[in-house]
Amino acid sequence: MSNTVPTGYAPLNSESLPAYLVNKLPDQLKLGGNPEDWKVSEVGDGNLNLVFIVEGTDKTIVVKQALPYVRAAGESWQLSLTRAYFEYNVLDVEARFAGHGLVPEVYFYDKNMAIFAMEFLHPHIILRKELIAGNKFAGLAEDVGLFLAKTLFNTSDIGMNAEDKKALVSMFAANHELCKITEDLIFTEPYFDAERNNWTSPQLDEDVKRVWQDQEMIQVAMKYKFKFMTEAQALLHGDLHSGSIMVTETDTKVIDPEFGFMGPMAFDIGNYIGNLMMAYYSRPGWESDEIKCRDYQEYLLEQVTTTWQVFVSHFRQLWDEKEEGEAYPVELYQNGLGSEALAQAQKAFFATLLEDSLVNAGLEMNRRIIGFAGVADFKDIEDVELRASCERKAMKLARELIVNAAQYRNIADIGKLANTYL
Ligand code: SR1
Ligand code: MG
Repeated sequence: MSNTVPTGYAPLNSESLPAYLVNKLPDQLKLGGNPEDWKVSEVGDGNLNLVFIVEGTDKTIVVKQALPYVRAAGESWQLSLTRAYFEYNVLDVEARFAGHGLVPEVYFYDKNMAIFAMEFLHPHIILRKELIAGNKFAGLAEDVGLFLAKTLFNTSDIGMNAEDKKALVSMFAANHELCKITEDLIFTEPYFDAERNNWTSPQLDEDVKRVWQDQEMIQVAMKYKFKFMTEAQALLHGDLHSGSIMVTETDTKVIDPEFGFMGPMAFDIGNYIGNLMMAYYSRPGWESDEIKCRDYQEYLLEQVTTTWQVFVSHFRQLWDEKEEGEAYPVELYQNGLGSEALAQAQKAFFATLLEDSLVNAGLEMNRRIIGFAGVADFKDIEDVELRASCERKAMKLARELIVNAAQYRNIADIGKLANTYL
């Protein structure tokens, strides 16, 4: 994989896309009507890619194309087109284990054009927008917990045979450019005066300077950077924030896994928890009625608790029933030491995973407040003083999670802790 743009690659636009698609769409996928009459709109609002909605008379699809640079930064920040290849392949593996109930269907992938077409999710809305709007979703925690359990268990050495698992490690090791973005933006830059950092200034200037001097917190951040770089436990989504999930009242889909690689399970879990906690602290910026604000914050804490509990319960069940996977082998546990020993091994496993997830949640919160890529939950709060006060409270929780995660043995403790910083 290299940074070079393949011959034949050209970024498409709303005018050129229909003619390109005519020759590419699989025969069974008919949009209906004449290509020149298809309605095409570019709707990408993420940091990296072009995203088009293409609407024919019978069917609508989504087309996603990588650019040879970071869209949010411009051409000065070059980035390999291979991310489309990794995203396509992560979606494929995720769909194999979590199913198309939780992962969108992909119709085709074109390596030279760094493009793929997939299911149009309708009437789904990005979860982050729904959290900002204060909407609740009955099945969300069950769906995200299940997605995490199925993808992480089945691609780990506990659930997958060693040969297949090592093949995933080898394949996704080549997604190093996207990993480097995470290594820089999450684990390193928030902890020094990096050029790309972008916090609410001057309101948070002193708070941010305190972070740069906080040796205790920085040492933990560096420990977890090393874990991120070296612990190839399972295939991660790699960017599991509330902008990577689309929801309706009854459906949840996890999208955008271009940062996917074989890494520590706690990274995905912590990323999601961190984003729920940012929704929690940003709430006063979106809801002035105190009772409604508290009610929604309680809902967000329930989401944290239930997502974790659902994850653990499904992961444990998959583990109890497993037939392959050389870690914690069936020969030793199911057929040997017995269920008590297995339960003991699982208890220790989940305790470590919870601690690591809480640290990662704190690191995700810090980077969204201090670093390059902020989140709308905070950034779109117009009253800058109110925004800074929300962010400051979030930074307090982030620090506690990073430095003292081991003290919180039960996910329900996080709700109590979060409330103390309000
Ligand atoms: C340059 S990319 C910045 C951020 O956007 C993505 O969604 C990831 O979260 C990444 O860290
Ligand atoms: Mg994304």
